[in-house]
Amino acid sequence: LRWLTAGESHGPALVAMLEGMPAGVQVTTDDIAGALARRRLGYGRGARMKFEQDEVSILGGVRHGLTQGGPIAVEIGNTEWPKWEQVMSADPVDPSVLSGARGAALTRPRPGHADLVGMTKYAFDEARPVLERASARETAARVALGVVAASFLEQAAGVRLVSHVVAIGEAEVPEGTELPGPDDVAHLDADPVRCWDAASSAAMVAEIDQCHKDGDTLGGVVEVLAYGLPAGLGSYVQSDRRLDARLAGVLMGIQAMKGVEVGDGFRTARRRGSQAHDEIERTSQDGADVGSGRLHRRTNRAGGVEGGMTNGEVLRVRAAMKPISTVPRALDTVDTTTGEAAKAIHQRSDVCAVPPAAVVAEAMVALVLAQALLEKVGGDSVGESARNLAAYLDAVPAT
Ligand code: EPS
Repeated sequence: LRWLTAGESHGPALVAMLEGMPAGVQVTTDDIAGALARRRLGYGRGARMKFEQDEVSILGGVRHGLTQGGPIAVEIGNTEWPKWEQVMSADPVDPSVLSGARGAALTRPRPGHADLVGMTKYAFDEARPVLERASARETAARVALGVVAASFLEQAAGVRLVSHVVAIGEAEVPEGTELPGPDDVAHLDADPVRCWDAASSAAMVAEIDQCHKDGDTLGGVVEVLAYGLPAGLGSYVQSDRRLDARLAGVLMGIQAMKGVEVGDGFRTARRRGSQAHDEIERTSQDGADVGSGRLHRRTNRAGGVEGGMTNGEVLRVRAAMKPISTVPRALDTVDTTTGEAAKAIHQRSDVCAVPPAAVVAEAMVALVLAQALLEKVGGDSVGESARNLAAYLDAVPAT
């Protein structure tokens, strides 16, 4: 399974392709539009989310609501394109049309953003081309593909994903709070910051309000959970086949991420071995210790991954997002045209994009898990994948 996206933040459209998905996976334009709508939710987002719409078209690979086995192509049109048609034109334009606010050269790179290094690396004399592609607008395209991956996981293996926000700035869900389950997704979608704990949610909203007043921006931490995974996805035999390494890679590949944890992550490093691992026990379905039933872990500090493989427990991964680098109370920089000290570019910005980042992280986890499931069980149709998985699970000793 492989995927690619193309498109600029203020271009006519984003496009995404997914190749290697079996036939028979249920997906409709409405399903993708629904996921994109979830990505637009979240307290603390800027004005652009109010006026811009995502116009989804499935251009290939799906017929009558089912994938066909060929590459899937999705286009997400940008309703704001008419305002950017000259500035972002693919074909040359008369320079006189670039004099307005949108067209002016961006020569005051934002600290923390790709602006300055991007200008240096690609030999641009302004940041417009850098920020257009570096923008997190691109995550809409990945969320679209994540819908197909999540549908495959559920149909082939009964796997269901949940994403939620565990910290915004200093406001944090207390350790030990019960995890949301797959049936809690509607509740999370209805929360202004996708937070499962009501008191923490209120604290996060208050933190965003204060930050907005202060002309500043906020980061936070998101968590993705996957329920129902079979043991044995990923492998320990080569470093690049380790599932935790692959999850870390795609999570770090989301704009603005600065850290990833699997399970208890950095907290595990501070514990002694006896308190760090998940003891194995045998329980029957009613919980009695009778020497039958499958082996399971008493706790899940490892986050469902041991030796680079799923171990059958709930997968739990976190990603830490830095505060948005377009800071209203603009930061010090240098104007690259004059060489003089200046204040960084700021037209508008989100105060906080952590809630949508949870939806993006969920999509990326879905893509990697679908890829790992396909490596384990193969299949050119979703039915074949499901049968192959059942055969594998049947052959697993009733440990
Ligand atoms: C983004 C900055 C903002 C966000 C944008 C991502 O755009 P602008 O600078 O044009 O106001 O609104 O996010 C989206 C458009 C989106 O669909 O998520 C950035 O710099 O990453």
